[in-house]
Amino acid sequence: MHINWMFLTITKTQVMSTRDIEEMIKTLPQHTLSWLKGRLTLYNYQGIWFNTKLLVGVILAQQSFKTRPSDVFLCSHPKSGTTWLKAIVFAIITRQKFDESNTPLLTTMPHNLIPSLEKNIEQILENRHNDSCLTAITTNIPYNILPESIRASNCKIVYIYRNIKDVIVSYYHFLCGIHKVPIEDAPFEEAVDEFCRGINGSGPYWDHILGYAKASLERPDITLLLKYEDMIKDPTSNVKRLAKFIEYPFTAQEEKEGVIESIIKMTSFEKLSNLEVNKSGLQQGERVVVPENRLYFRKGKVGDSENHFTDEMNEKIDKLIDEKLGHTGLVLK
Ligand code: PAP
Repeated sequence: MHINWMFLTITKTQVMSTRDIEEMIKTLPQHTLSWLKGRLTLYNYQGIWFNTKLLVGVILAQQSFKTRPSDVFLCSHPKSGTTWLKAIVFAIITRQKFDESNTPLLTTMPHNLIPSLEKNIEQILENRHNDSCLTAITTNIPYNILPESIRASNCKIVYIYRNIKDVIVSYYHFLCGIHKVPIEDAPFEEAVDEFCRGINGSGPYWDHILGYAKASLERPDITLLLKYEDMIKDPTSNVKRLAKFIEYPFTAQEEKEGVIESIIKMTSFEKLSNLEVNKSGLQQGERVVVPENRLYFRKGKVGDSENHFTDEMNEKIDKLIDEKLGHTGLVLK
């Protein structure tokens, strides 16, 4: 009998071991990224592309993860500002304990301060019963295939999104960096073409955004959308909005004392990218490839894509975004 794994939904009774999951993944539709010299293969699971190690984590999370009321989920499509959002949320929730002079952000990469659901699922499951205060967890899993327990809960979700062109450029440089392919050997046009066909980690990009945008329309009380470009333009009101949403609002006294500005400063690209830990450290807890921390801090700018795209590529992407996301009213070009 032929099983179409793409549409497989793992039920509570079908709990698979990591080894079974890895075997199952081999049977999924797959695509090896041509522009990356064949160094990365993605697998299509429930309509979404993942690499093996992350997909194992996605499925383990779907099978076993249970929310607690104190959880908050920081969600994003890859390369949309997750590292920055983690740093800000960490600084917000620990501000009674730490300030600019002693924050763990000075010595620990943000990815090692707030766990990722699919990368760190084993540790998350182990630590679930340990403490009951607010737990922030990040994920690149699209809304529609999040563990059922998250979608059925009243836990808060913060979704950060970013314009598609800067995401493509960031993703391209990140993968070249991880897989040690010099950019001269990685045809950018092919990378754009594959991305526009929806083939990229956690892609298609537009389905990712649509899922969370729809959730925020249906449940605005528990889903906050933040835009990377807006955060760059006006960090103060966005950090304030974020703190209020996750129920850590700033007091009038804190505002007067400049606590928001201090958090913005300690989590800025300039600050974080110049810390020794983020220049030379390694990330923890990955199953296979361990990216160097510096790869998460490239330029941190809006519009770097202008240096990468030809008029023809711009036209193609603009058309695609109008077609896929024009109706949402979100500005993503
Ligand atoms: P991830 O999906 O692998 O976790 P993510 O953090 O979402 O990556 O995105 C990385 C981008 O955020 C990089 O963009 P760039 O390639 O265009 O430069 C990175 O530079 C940017 N970034 C990281 N930290 C900050 C920050 N503190 N402020 C602004 N942008 C940042």
